[in-house]
Order: sequence, then structure tokens, then C-alpha cells
Amino acid sequence: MTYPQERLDQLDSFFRAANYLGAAQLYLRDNALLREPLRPEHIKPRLLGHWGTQPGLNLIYAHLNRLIQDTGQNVIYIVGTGHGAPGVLACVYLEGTLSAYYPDFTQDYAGLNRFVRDFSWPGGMPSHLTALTPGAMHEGGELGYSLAHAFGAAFDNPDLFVACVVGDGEAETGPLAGSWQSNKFLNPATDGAVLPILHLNGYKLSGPTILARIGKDELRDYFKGMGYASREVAGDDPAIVHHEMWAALDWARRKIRRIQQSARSGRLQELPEWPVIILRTPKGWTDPKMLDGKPLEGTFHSHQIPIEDPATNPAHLKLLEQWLRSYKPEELFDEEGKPVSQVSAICPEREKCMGRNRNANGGELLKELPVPNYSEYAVQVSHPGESRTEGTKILGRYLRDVFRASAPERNFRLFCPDETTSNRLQAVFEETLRDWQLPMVASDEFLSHDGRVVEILSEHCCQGWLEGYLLTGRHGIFACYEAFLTIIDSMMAQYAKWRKMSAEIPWRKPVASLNYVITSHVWEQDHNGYSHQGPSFINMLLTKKASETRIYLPPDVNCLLSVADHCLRSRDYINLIVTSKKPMLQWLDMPAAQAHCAAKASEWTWAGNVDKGEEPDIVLAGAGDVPTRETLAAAWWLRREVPDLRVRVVNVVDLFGLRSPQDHPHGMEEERFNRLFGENSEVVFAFHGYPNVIHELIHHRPNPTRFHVRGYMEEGTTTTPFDMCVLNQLSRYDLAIDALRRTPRLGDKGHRAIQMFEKKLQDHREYIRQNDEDMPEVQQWDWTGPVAQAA
Ligand SMILES: Cc1ncc(C[n+]2csc(CCOP(=O)(O)OP(=O)(O)O)c2C)c(N)n1
Ligand SMILES: [Mg+2]
Repeated sequence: MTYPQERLDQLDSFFRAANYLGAAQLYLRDNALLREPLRPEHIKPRLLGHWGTQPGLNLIYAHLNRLIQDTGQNVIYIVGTGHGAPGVLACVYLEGTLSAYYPDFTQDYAGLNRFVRDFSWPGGMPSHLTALTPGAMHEGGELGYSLAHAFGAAFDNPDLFVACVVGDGEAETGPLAGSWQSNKFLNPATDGAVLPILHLNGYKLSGPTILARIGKDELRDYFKGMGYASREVAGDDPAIVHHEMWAALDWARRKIRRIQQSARSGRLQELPEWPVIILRTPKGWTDPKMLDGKPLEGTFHSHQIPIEDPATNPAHLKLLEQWLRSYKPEELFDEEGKPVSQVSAICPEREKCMGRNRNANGGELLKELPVPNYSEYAVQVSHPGESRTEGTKILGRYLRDVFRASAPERNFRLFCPDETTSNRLQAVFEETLRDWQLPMVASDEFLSHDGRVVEILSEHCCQGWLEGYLLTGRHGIFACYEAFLTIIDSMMAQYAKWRKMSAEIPWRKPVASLNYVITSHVWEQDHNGYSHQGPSFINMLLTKKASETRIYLPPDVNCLLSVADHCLRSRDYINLIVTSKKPMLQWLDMPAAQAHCAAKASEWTWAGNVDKGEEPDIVLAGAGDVPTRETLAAAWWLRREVPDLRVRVVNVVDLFGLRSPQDHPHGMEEERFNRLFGENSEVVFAFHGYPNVIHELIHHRPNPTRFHVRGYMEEGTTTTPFDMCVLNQLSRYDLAIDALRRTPRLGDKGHRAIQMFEKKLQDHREYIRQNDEDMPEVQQWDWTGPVAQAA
């Protein structure tokens, strides 16, 4: 096939202009179009950025422009190697988008000079793609997540075509290697398409890449094994590569169209073979072939700044000038400094430009999630601590109806590493099933081609998909075992950075919050043990900006419903909900739960024995479902055994309520904090996670050393549920002993009670070893009983 020379020339002009501006951004503080001979004072003092990946990114951008022009296709561009930002910024500048978002970067000489100078310059554009880049929805700093983001963007987005550049170094990361399997979850009838483009430039930082060095057949088979048909575009002569790339993109689009058309007309029966393009071009393509007698183009030396000292080395300055002039900037920009029509001719019309695609600024497309009235799922609680219910079971019913209500829009998904059933959320399967595009057999359960629960045993994929889904304007939730959510700590951190920056950019619109529900938590002994016990995700969230993080520890089901409803309707936050899947005692009826959640923390007067305003001997505080139970049981025992001990019981549902208001928007006013915790009372605090979390949260409060926090202290094994509390000294008996030790005025009475509780701990240890279950007085404990009846 031959293509019109005129358009091939336009493609090449755009490619050269983007390469020129990409390289210029790395080096020039002035003289951006080399209208004068290059002098040392034109060179930036600090040369910061990456060149090697740029030419490939620019080539792909140019060709996607051509594709959009020819087909009107709705395309977003995801770039895994976001360190190639200057290239992408150059493309977005050339197509005219950047000036629309940043009026300083006009398409004239002054604007172009500013644009070139401002890259990696204080106050200017950062060295990587970030939320500041129009058209971007993926920050390529931490490599590995591009493809998962691409698929997340494509789910339930039937018209979208996501072009995703994967670096060959990036392809070595675990998350990326896992993400290829996302095609097993892409339904061509209802989802959009992802076109991965493997950027095989041969090197990562300083070493070769695996996929560039395995045989061509092996590489083809690798993709075939993962369900892709690959087509290679290779070379170092732009004229040839343009030709091949044009053909490859048309091939890919034809394939995608065929797949989608047959799926959408009900003719597709089996998993389609999706296209992948392998772009094999030199690293640093078009930079000088040699530097100081050593090869430069096509080697890892081109990765960052190919010529490092042009300001001080005249020979290198000359070489840099030759290199920059090799793109012929005088042919690419007119007198005014505007891109000539030969360059802009290949750009799509305004609204079709990739820099302007609203899918990459998903808040613009966001629609309200229709949520049912959560009060309708409330459990009856006529007396606190009387009945037991599984939190996630009820949450599952609520989520089922969120799926039902959002079915017409198809804009809500649940992502999960194959734990929906294990986490007892399976009521959702009454409304939608698990997305599965591979063959199904009779013994499978809950699978379907158009399910909106997406399960893969890769927390990275779940996280990446959800991020992609949210950033393109939809809603979702990630349900996970607590200990294994920490696998994506780092992804969450990158997402938090993206969100933090987005919130500071006026044209980035709010998106739905990223919601985590973690269950099968540290205190929930099931089949697992120490490996499954780890609440450190909370610690990780604590390090993030207060403006974007929220942590909820609902003590019971009605609080869980209230919190979940709030999270699903919120915007721009990272919400963490910690809850139980086990039958747990229920404490609050719905009105009380609503009031408790709104208050963030409150005194449970029915559980203590102090009058309003009276200073207690001890405050027993709890945060988390199991710690709440243990706190209440401790209060129950203390009131029974030492009735003249004045106990106040406080429960915390919104963890950041503990922080001072100047540190977090949810922080409680000091006066209220003191009303709850007293000013001088000793506080024994039972916490779901690591104790240092509470110490950190309250460190601005008066007299913080009176807080004695008990939580998980890395003691774990496969044992009875209550034994986990004992091992970590969070059990009701430990809490009671602690409370008594901190109340010396009780004298002998206190000592006797302490001995009694120590004996109970001893009894517990012996009992579980003999019986493999907790003592009846622990298992059957509820709030009704002598104290409650007496109260
Ligand atoms: C997860 C992660 N590990 C390490 C790095 C450091 N790093 C930055 S660029 C790079 C090489 C990337 O190679 P490749 O994906 O092939 O990109 P390209 O060759 O196109 O520059 C590395 C290792 C990183 N950014 N992210
Ligand atoms: Mg590479």
C-alpha cells in the first residue's frame, strides 16, 4: 500500500517539530528557535529530563493524529514512559491545545520561548507527565501501570480507543507483565478498545531490555500466548517507519472494528485476538550518532540528557547545535514562531485533539451515582450488643442495589482480587456477575461476559483498572483483604499525588472518590494466620494530604451503611472503610449510627457509668469493630467487678476526627475532644491497627501521654479469634487490667480485680489449647446480662 506523499510529509514535519521542541525543552532557556547561533548563555543551568523515549512517543502521536483525522475516532493517549514528557508536551503544544490551557504558551515566538524554557524550570512544567498535561490521565513516573489504566479507561466506554505506549523497560515490571491479561476482561460489545504499543527501543536506564533481546518469533509467541496478534514496525529511517506505522495503525483499527462489530451484532463467540503494535526504533532516535567517539543514538546513553555539558564544552555545544538544527526548525515554524501549516495539517480538528479529550479529564463526564436509600438496609437494634450480623453481607445487599440503579448508565464497578464471595459481598451477584471473557464450564459460578464485578488475582490490576475507570468519570469500589491491600501502597501513593495536583489545577474537574473496603482484617481469624495480618495500609494513608484521605472504622453494620453511602457520593477522596465479614454484635440503631458517624466520635453513655460532665477515672476508647467489642466488654467487666470505678466509653468511627482541625478538615474542635476524652483522664485506647497511628493523630492534643494505645503489635499466628486479641494485649481482660493499674485510688479492690482478670487470661490460654476454641464466656458474651439489666 502506498500513502499520499503529501500526508507522509506532514507526518514527518510534525514528528520533526515535536522532536525539535522536545530536545529544545531539555536544553534551551532562550533562543528557542535557534535564530541566533547557539551560545552557552542559551543553555539552561540545570539540564533535567529524558530524551531517549521521546522520538517514539512523538512518532506515535503524529500517527494517531492521522488516524483521528481519517476516522474521527475518539482517542486518548496513555504514555507509560511519562519521563518522555517534553515530547508529549511538544505534541500538545503543536496541536494548539496547550495554549488553550496555559495562555502564556501562545503559538508565537514569545510563547514558544516561554514554553521551551519553562520545562523542568522552577514554577514551570515538571519533568514527567502529570495532571498538568492536558490529555493525560496517567503519570508515568513510577513505571508499570499504564496498561491497567488503559483498560480501566476502556471498560464501559464503548466508543473509546485507548492508545497505550508501554516502555520495554516498563514491560519488565510485575504490574505491567500482569496487565496484559486485562484483555480477558474486555467485552468488545460493551467496552472500548485498548491498543498497546510496545516501545521497543532496546534499553531501560543503562541496560538492555528483555523483550528487545528475545527472538522475534518468541516475542510474537509471547503475545500470541496472551491473546494478542502483534505486528512489528521497525527501523531507523523515518520515511520507512512512517509508512509502516501508518499501515500498522490501520491494521490495528481494522481488527478492532471487526471485533467490535461482530461482538456488537452478537456474532462473536470466542475471545478475540486483539492487536498489539511493536515499535522497534532506536533509543534516542535522531540524536547524534556518536559522542566523543562512542555511539550515542540507539544506546542507553541517550536515555536522559544525551550531551551533558554543552555550556562548558565548546565541541559539545557545536554538536548540540548541529543536532537541533538537523530538524530544520526554520522550516517548521514561521516568522511569528507559529507552527507552519505543514506541521499543523496533520492535527485533528480542535475537539478531536487528544489533548482535549474529555475522557482524560473524566470529571467533565462524571454523572451522579444513583444510590439507594441506605437506611432501608438497616439492621434492627432494639438494645445495644444484643444481636449479631455480618457487616459485609448487608453491605453486599446495598451494593447490589447500587449496581441495579446504575445499570442503565453502566458507570459503577466493583474490583476485587477474587474475594467477593470470601468477603461475603456475594449479594451483588443477584444483580450482576463477574466479568469473564474466556470459556466457562458448568462448575463455574457467577461468571458472565457483561458482569460488572471484575476479579483478577492481581491487586495491581484491580487498583490500576479502578484508577482508570475513575479518572474517566465513573464510580467504583475496591474490596480487598486488609493485609494484601498493602501490595498497592505505592500505586495509591502515586494516585494520591495525581489527585493532589489535579485539585490544584482549575481545569481538572472533580472525579468520584477512590473507595476501599477492606475486610478479612487482622482480627478476623479464619483459615489464615500471620501472613494475612497486617493493618499498615492505614499508616500509609496517614502520610497523604489531609485534603484527600478519609479513614472510617465503622463499629457496626448501621455505621458501615452510613459511611459507605457517604463515600460513594463523595468526590476526589481516597476513602478507606475497614469492616468485618464475621457475625458481630450490633450496637446502634440507624438514627444513632447516623448521629455517631456525623459526630466522627462520640461517648456511648449507655456503656459507661459517669454522669454528663463528670470526670471519669478512665476513658475506654475504641476504634474498629473488634476493638469496639473488646472495649465494651472491658467496660462491662469493670462495671460488674469494680462498680465504683468511673468509666466513660468513647467510640471513634472517623479516624481523622482525632486530629486537630488545623491538621485535617475532619479534625474535632479541641473543646469537643476534651469533652470526650477529658483533659486529664487516663485513656486506654483499643485500636484496630498499629498503635503509633493513634499517637500520631493526637499528638497536638493536650497532655497526649495520657493516651495508652493498644493495637496490633505484630503478634500473629493461626489461632482462635480472641487469642489474637490476647496475643496483642488488646483483649477485654488486658484493657480492664490496664484501666485498673491506672486508677491507684482503688487500692486492694483494684488489685483483686487485676488478679481476677490475669487469671482469666491464664484460663484462656489453657482453654484454647485443650479445646481449639474460645471460652464460652468469651464466645457468648454480649451486652445483655447482669450489668445491662442492672443499668
Ligand atoms: C517502578 C520504577 N522503577 C524504576 C524507575 C526508574 N526508571 C526511570 S526510567 C527507567 C527506564 C525505563 O525504561 P523503558 O520503560 O524502556 O523506557 P524508555 O526506554 O522508553 O525510556 C527506569 C528504570 C521508575 N521510574 N519506576
Ligand atoms: Mg526502553
